[in-house]
Amino acid sequence: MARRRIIAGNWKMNMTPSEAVKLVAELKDLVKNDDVDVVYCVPAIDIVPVVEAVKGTNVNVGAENFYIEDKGAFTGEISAPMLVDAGVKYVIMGHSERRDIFGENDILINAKVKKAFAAGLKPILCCGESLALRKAGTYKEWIERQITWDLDGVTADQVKNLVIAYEPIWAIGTGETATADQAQEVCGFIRELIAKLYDDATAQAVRIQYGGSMNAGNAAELLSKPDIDGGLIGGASLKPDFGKIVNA
Ligand code: 3PY
Repeated sequence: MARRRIIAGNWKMNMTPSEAVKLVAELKDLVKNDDVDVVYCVPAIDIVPVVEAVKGTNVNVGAENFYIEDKGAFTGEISAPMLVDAGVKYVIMGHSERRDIFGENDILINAKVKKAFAAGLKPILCCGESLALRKAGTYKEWIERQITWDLDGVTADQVKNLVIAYEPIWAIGTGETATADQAQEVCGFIRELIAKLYDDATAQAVRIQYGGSMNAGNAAELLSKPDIDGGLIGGASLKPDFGKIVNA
């Protein structure tokens, strides 16, 4: 089954609203590609101007985070209905920076996956192991545990619309990238796991990205692997290089 490629930028805590609008204009022609889903996951404050700036282009807007309640006394948070109303289509969850810095656990991430689907957002669910787990050789067990918890109670039809991003923590913001073979090994393992948890059709439909220092130099090789359907891109999504990755 041919899965549509998805290249998403994770801007993290970068770009003021005016810088964001300038970046969208700079990337506009570089990211044109009708065969790929292109997504900018942007800081909350940039969502409204970026949705406006991408109008009429092939780019979709994603959020980097949200909270699981619709509204109420949750100071500082934004909800799924707010994102939908603003024109957001995708939302990242389970990124290692949110797990490690903000203490988000798999129970909350599981609730976020369900809430995102219920609200009409497509989750980009991140998973990945630390350097210690990679060295210990227990990284597959770790990833199996993360995904099994995060998808508890999520239906096969929902998983068919899910994006899973494999992001080894040791390759995030370090300039270090998993080799294409290392990335393929885990992305293939994730697809087998989805087949085990659901069925073959679901495993063939779910899109799996590699994330972790993907850049213009290594994207083509990573994307040539059979189980890597796209990338979740950090630093390189803030530069013209992002266009090269979209077209790699
Ligand atoms: C990175 O490439 O650094 C990322 O964390 C992408 O999400």
